[in-house]
Amino acid sequence: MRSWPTVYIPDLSERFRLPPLSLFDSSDAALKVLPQQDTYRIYVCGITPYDATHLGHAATYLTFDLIIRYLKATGADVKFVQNVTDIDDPLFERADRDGVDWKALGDSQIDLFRGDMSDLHVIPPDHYIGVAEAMPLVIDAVAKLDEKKSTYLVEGDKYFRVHADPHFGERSHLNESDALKIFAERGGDPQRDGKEHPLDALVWLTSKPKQPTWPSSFGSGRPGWHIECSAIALHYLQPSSNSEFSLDIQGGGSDLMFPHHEMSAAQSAVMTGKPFARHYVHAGMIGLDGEKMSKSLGNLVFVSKLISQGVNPMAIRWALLNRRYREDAMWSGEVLNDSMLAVDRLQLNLAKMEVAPTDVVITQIIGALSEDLDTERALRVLSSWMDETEAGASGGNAGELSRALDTLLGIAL
Ligand code: 5CA
Ligand code: ZN
Repeated sequence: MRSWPTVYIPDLSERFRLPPLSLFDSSDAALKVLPQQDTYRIYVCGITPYDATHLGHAATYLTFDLIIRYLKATGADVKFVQNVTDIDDPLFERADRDGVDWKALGDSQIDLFRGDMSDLHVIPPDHYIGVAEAMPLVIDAVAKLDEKKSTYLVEGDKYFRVHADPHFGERSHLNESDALKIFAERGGDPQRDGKEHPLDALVWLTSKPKQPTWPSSFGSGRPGWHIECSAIALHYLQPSSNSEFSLDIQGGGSDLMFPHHEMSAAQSAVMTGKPFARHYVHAGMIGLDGEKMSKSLGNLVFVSKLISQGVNPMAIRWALLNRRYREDAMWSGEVLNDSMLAVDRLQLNLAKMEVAPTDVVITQIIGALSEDLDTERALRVLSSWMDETEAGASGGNAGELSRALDTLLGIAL
């Protein structure tokens, strides 16, 4: 599937050294330093294309954009893959409800998403892959699970035995009753008769009336949700045989920690015999008026709508950066207004001939990012620089700061 246009990233002056990046790993529940490598392989779960792009999506993709920017600035090569869940129940249900073709609905939302990501200067994935186009890979992955004897049938639907992975559950740290509850809330079917274990996950659904189906050696049907991410990540990130993990980073919002990332990691581990990701990184949820912003609640604020109302996309970026990425946060008109003012102020200060010293600002921003992406601190450093500049301090290089903000924070004014 077409990605969105490449984003220009200015080089950072060699005078600035980047310390290794430490990131919180939800699987180990600890802050961990990413080992220094020439290449990093990153998989970030993409949208299910209806009701895109709300600010929660934007916040999550921005988090991974910062990681990619940082790693690239260290001189490393980053291989970045993202999927599109263009075949799934919620999409069919929405298309049905609105009397539109599910494919047309998906295509229009993916287009909107690409435009929003471009406007927000989010670096595009090297491979942007829809499930429909990846069907042969997904079918191969299911066949591999069959070969490993980790599947069984219930009325023609194929399930993955989660305990085929001896480490199942270790990444999400849930007790069984919480796991069951969350599984049911997020598309799972713990109650279904005939399942060997209530948490076993659907990998292939047999053909149903009025739903698209694909032929396969194990019967016509369509894939379950989690298998698409195992299949696409393993194929497009092609781990070398001597790498300890299939990927460096598996990412998404914290709502994907369980069951989605647990399931896709367990399936991958059974297929490859090695752990899926070295690092599991999860962004906090963005809410509105005290509730998580979600399609099902319908309390969404759309990026495209704000931009069409004349909001500078960089003000949206600022607003989403002005928080700790792992924490849940609330969006409000006030957050947006403050960010619009901050970005206007930044623009004015960066245009000045005389500005406060900038080397120290860039160094401190790098330091803040290196510590689990402390963007809130980075923006505080920037605000202090604006205070000093407005108070008449001099000796800085506005052009260099401007480029560094673009390189590291994706703020391009
Ligand atoms: N297609 C699947 C992943 S394979 C999916 O979760 N799609 S989604 O459209 O529901 O979400 C896309 C991404 O945005 C996911 O990483 C999800 O965790 C994240 N996300 C969804 N809602 C929010 C929110 N309110 N705040 C932050 N991130 C969110
Ligand atoms: Zn996914």
